Amino acid sequence: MRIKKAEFFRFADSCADFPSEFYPEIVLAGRSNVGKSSFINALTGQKRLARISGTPGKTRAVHFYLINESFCFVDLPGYGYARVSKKMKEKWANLLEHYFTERKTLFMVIQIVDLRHEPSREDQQMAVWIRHFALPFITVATKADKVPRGKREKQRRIIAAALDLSPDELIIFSAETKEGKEETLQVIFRSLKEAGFSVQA
Ligand SMILES: Nc1nc2c(ncn2[C@@H]2O[C@H](COP(=O)(O)OP(=O)(O)OP(=O)(O)O)[C@@H](O)[C@H]2O)c(=O)[nH]1
Ligand SMILES: [Mg+2]
Repeated sequence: MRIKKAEFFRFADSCADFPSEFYPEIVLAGRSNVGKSSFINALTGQKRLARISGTPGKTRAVHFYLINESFCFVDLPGYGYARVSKKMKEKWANLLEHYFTERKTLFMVIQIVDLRHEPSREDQQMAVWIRHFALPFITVATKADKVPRGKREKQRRIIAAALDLSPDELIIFSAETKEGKEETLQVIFRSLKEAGFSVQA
């Protein structure tokens, strides 16, 4: 499975700016600074496609990336970021809610959590919320390069239990080492194909 082409497609600051084209969309959900933008760059093999920052709150609008001219990755602002105004938080929450509840092109959700930490309450709420939409979804635990091999299985079990998954459903990932990249791409391409989309892989 290969991403042959990945390009910036659209930027949306409000629901009115969401693209009208029909491409199946795969959205990244996760708290701010967890590594959503890095995940997109790792999967596409383009270091600077999505903007990354050590400071939380880097992604401040919805970014659409067109992959293989056949589907989109959608990078949303992260949740749980404290240092923005109440007004801004409300705006983001509305944008997220609108995206998840109204977007007809939404095909799959990838929830990203940090392998080092127990999922937060917001991560848990997100997992419940995602299931409610009955879409294909995968859960990825990233920053695996920061967890010693001997501790990973314990972390896998803790995270899976908190998010109501079986441990083998969790994909262990690292944007640094690209661990888990092939596994993730396989799941994505398989799901798209099973749903009848052409993916040009
Ligand atoms: N070691 C390591 N660092 C990572 C990994 N993924 C992301 N990071 C770092 O984590 C920080 C945040 O990464 P981003 O990809 O910008 O996170 P984000 O979820 O897009 O953040 P927002 O846009 O603020 O919601 C950056 O300093 C990244 O370099 C990883 O797999 N391993
Ligand atoms: Mg980001």
